[in-house]
Amino acid sequence: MNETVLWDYPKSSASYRVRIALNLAGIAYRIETVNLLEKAHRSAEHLARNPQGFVPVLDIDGHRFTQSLAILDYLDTSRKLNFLPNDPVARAHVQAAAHAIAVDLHPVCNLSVAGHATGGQEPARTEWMRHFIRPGLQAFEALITSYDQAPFACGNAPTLADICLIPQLYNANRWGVDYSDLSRINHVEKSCAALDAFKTAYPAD
Ligand SMILES: N[C@@H](CCC(=O)N[C@@H](CS)C(=O)NCC(=O)O)C(=O)O
Repeated sequence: MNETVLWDYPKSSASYRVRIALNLAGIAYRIETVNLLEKAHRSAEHLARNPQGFVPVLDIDGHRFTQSLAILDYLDTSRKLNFLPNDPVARAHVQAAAHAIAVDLHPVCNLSVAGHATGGQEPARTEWMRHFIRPGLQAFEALITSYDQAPFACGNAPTLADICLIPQLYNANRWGVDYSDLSRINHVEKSCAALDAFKTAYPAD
């Protein structure tokens, strides 16, 4: 049996997504920390794992995978986790909410992008993060309003949308973004916080 190894950085939201998914799948895994602040992701050793120089990287079932959404898809389809509904319409809606965060919001707030755009200087870097994160969360809130009072973003169980949202909320708090007025998001956050899979994935200090 191959050991499952996650190349991870605690505060990386893409890594956090994969930790949640592995926990939801009940898969035991070992974490190898790639320290982004020490630029370990730019080392030859890590570039050999992922030519993009990003975390996460996941070794599982004798394969090595990069890109958190591809990893989540692999876990979902190989373990039948129902991260996406079968109904094509509901499926497209869940993907749209998840991608609003993972495909549109997250990349502009990546360390290297924000650092390049602001010279890594404060307060410019914090302003950059706030400029993008709050509107991104407002859009997510609007995208999930049709699910009304459902405990999770798109229904009665966590989906890809929740797996992408919760790490982004961690980032929002980190950069001082107020989302207390976004009631659906706050409701979903509480539902996820009650689940061990989400709790144990929370970034360790
Ligand atoms: N699309 C990639 C993005 C991965 C990504 O941006 N990882 C960040 C941490 S959340 C990273 O490694 N950043 C290093 C850098 O920006 O240099 C995924 O979803 O896996």
